[in-house]
Amino acid sequence: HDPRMDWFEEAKFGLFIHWGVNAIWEGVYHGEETPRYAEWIMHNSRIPIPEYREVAKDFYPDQYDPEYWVKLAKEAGMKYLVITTKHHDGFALFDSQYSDWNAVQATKWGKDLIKPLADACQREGIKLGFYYSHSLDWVNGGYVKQHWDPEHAAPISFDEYLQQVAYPQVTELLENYGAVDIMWWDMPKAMSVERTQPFKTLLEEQYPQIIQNTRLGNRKMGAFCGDFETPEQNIPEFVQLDKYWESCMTMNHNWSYRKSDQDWKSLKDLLINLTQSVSKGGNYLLNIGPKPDGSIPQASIERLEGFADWMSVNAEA
Ligand code: FUL
Repeated sequence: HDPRMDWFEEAKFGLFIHWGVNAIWEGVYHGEETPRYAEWIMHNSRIPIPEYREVAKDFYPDQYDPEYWVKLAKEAGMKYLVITTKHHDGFALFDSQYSDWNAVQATKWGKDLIKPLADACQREGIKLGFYYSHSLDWVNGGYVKQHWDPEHAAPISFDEYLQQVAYPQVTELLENYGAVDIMWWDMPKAMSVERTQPFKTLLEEQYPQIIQNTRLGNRKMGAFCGDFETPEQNIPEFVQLDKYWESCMTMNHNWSYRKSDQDWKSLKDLLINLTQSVSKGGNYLLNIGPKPDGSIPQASIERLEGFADWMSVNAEA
């Protein structure tokens, strides 16, 4: 038993938020639906970096209402949220000195998008988790099997990227937003023991209270993994009751916003997923993919409100 994990174990239910300039495309590149996940559009549709950056300038989320996001989650019975501070396209939703590929410098919006959300969490007593794609980064020089636009990707090695961008950006996230409760790493490609070490040490020495999912270091390479497992899109059939885990899941088929994806799980199915996760000793991290203007898809709002109704009848405060 790890006392750092107590709040997490009691929390049961959280909100996952996949948001960034990838949402601007709404899942479509030059008239074609991008395969698989909308947030992978840059990679899967092989979008040249300059074109992607040009389109990103129009990111102007004037419907973004972090106070409302947090209240929606809170009323749904959620105790924490996890937001993509940087997904695989390398775009930081926060202000950063270590890459200009961020909300302040690379978009018309020109403001940090994480700060107001972190503040709202603080005010409402909702725990805050940061998803950070530490290994994969298609713009700043992070891991990619084979780049489709090597000419425009940062001309630095993976190790240089880890030292010059990923590690310092993580320090920014930990220093500038008040208390952080979870570091939600994704995903540990090529993260050896040596490459994992600085991140592990930083957290252990300076932020021992922060809990981490098991996607920091590469398990196969023998590297440090973290505190809790995050099975994706499923609730494990068999679980080890002495392990902490959280199942993360989409309400439709994409993590980020894809306009054409209107195949939503019913509220009933989502309730079954929550209660099933909890009955097996785990948590349920349910995802929303806000639109580029910052509004939440209506179907997601309806489901979260459905949870709120259910909680008001079935749960104690
Ligand atoms: C995966 C990512 O590649 C997906 O885009 C998404 O963020 C999911 C939660 O984790 O590894």
